[in-house]
Amino acid sequence: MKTKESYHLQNPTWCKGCGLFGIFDALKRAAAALEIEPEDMVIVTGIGCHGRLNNYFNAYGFHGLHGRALPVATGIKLANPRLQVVAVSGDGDAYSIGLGHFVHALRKNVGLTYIVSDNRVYALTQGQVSPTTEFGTVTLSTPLGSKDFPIDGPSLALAAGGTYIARGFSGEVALLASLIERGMRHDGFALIDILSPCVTHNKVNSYNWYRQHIVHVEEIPGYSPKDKAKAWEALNDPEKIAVGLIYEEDKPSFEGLVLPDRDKSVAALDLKVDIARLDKIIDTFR
Ligand SMILES: Cc1ncc(C[n+]2csc(CCOP(=O)(O)OP(=O)(O)O)c2C)c(N)n1
Ligand code: SF4
Repeated sequence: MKTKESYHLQNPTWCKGCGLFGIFDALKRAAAALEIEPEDMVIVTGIGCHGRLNNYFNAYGFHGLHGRALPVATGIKLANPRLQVVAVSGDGDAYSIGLGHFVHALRKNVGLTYIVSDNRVYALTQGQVSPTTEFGTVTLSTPLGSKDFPIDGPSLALAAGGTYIARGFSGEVALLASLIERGMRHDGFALIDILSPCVTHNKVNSYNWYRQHIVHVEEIPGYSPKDKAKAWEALNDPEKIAVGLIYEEDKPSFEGLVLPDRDKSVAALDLKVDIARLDKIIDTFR
């Protein structure tokens, strides 16, 4: 039987109190609940404080380039669809430099679990403004207050055709673990955006601040994660940040559509190159 300790490889070196500890714990709990063998799981990370997570987790890991976790994870999933592929990004990694990959992975419905540690700041580089930083916030790069209006990952995901959209909070690990576990079971792309305090560089969005600002969607009368209009309404509440399983729908996954056999790798595809045909095409340019 697996426990969360089965996936604990090293003690993290994040700052004391960092929200990433809650994410690490929740991911270990989700993997244990699903009894995943460490060799059947891959964690792909971007660059940022979140990017160290794969070093601490007992599974395969790939520490990629900034904003490029999703294309790497997509390649791994297609090469071996039997693997449980989890990509981990920060809000900068996912919603700034990686935004194009985010939207296209969503619309393709690639079978990945995407964990976004949203601390509303570029943390590793010492606290610059990020795409989710609130308007007016003073950061290292916005000494006069940010003049940019923030974007919201789950709202973007809903607009881009996301089939599993959840938001968790690092301060509520049990709920977060269940959202990640359900996302890992989902056949298709699963976004778990996580409100995750950076206790060092973001003194505004603290654990207490989030506790005062979140609403759990299951407490909204008549809420259904199958109802897109209700999801949109919850995400656009100007007073409260919706947390929980926001939206879920069934749609064929990308690998289910392109691979002839999901129990085999992409090598099962007949991808032989027809050299004569290639030569003919090249000849037209000579
Ligand atoms: C192509 C590229 N541009 C910029 C950087 C510098 N850089 C490293 S991490 C980072 C932002 C980190 O913020 P986020 O993705 O939110 O992760 P966090 O540190 O908050 O977990 C930046 C801009 C880089 N490594 N590569
Ligand atoms: S700088 Fe912020 S995000 Fe990075 S480890 Fe410290 S508290 Fe966590």
